[in-house]
Amino acid sequence: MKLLPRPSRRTLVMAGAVGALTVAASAAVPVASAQAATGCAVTYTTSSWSGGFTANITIKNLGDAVDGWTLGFAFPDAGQRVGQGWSATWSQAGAAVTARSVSWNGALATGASTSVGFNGTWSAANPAPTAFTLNGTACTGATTPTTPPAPTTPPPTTPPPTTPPPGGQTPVAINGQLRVCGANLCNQYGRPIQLRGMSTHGIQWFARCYNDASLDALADDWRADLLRIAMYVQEDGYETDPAGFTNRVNALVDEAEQRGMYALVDFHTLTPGDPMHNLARAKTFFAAVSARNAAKKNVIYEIANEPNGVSWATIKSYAEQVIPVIRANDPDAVVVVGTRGWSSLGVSDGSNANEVINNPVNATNVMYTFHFYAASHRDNYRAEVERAAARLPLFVTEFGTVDYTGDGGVDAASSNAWLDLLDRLKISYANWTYSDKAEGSAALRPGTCAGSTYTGPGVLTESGALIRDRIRTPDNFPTA
Ligand code: IDC
Repeated sequence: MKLLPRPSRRTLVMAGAVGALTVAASAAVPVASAQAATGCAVTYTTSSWSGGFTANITIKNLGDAVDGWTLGFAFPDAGQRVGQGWSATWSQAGAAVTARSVSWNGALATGASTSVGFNGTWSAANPAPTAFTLNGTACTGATTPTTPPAPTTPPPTTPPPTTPPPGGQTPVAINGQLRVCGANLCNQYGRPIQLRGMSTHGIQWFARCYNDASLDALADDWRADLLRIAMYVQEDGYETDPAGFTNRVNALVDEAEQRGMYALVDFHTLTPGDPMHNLARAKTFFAAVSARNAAKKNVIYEIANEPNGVSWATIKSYAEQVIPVIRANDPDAVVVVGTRGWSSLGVSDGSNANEVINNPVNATNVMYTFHFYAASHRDNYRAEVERAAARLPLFVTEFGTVDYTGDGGVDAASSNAWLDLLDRLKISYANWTYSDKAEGSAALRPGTCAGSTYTGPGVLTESGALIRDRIRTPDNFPTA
């Protein structure tokens, strides 16, 4: 049986223009250095708005393996400027832009790709550059298609394709602006829904895993409803470069929006566990992100990943200081608040959900975080979630199929018991992680993010295969 290619879920729903340019041809140009590429292909995609834009660039090395590369191109318009960039060291002289590889993406084997990007500004016009060089060699090679061809035979572990949503509509197109109703997350029709998706790993470490191909796979192959953007605050995260991380989060919000997925903006506090340590940073970050994204329907704010070593009263006080900052810009957005004991509703500290039920955050449109790792957290945690879900709107913003270290073997029985419970209670979830880290919780096999293929079971770990099978079943969102 031959599988038919499904319609792409990628839609252009943002206010500004979205353009894609592919530079392709043939002819390899000889180069002086054995280290230099002898051919390359570049895809340059932008999302732009009045005066600003995000550029995502995929570089494919078609020549000899290189260890360290420099990408060059020229802006066509004099008013175009590179601002904050990522995954490369960026510089601009006149119209000429240069991006130099960083430590983790300098090695590019023959046929390998890497993705970089930047946020820029423009004044008169914002045309895409038309020529690129890699290590001085013109990039005239054929590019990888952004949508990989459909497999000719069904992969053995993949169920038959399910019917796409009505009219090929995306989760955001169907559900629109979300709000909390009772103890549920509800869509624009006021009906309870469950969102199912994936969390990034720390974007300070795994930016290479979040590119056009991987996000297309998440939306179209996994049929995910949700991308959680895990922005660590410590551990080389936000605190080291607030403007840069804010821009990277915003760029991923746009990427999710373009594919009709919700974006869960995770202020990933972990160590130290007291969110008050990051109160000033949280206010600065959420003021910027909520102002920039106020008009979007796909943004959900998660203000503290896993409070630990701290009382519920302190977490509540933190929430009541951060939420007004968001509401001032984006009054209707759903906000998710972390709970005591690494977002265990207090259970991991010997408490339970009553401390929240009896003393909820003084704000509307708020949900509460619950996290679990299936090989560590079992029946007593499931019982408390079921009990609490009758009273509190819960959101599983992070969970693993493995133990609480994020590593070790998959506990399929416990994972499926958890997911059956969440499905029955319509509790939304994001799985840790959509990355290729060599640890049990990662969904992608090590090395996947150095390539350009993210679809199908071949790139998946045991955890990834289990979770993808769960996420890609039809959503059945109410439409009236
Ligand atoms: C872990 C990652 C690991 C990384 C570590 C750094 O899996 O690769 O080295 O963070 O702090 C959480 C946290 C989440 C943890 C995850 C697994 O929210 O940051 O990720 N976990 O330990 N809570 C419970 C488990």
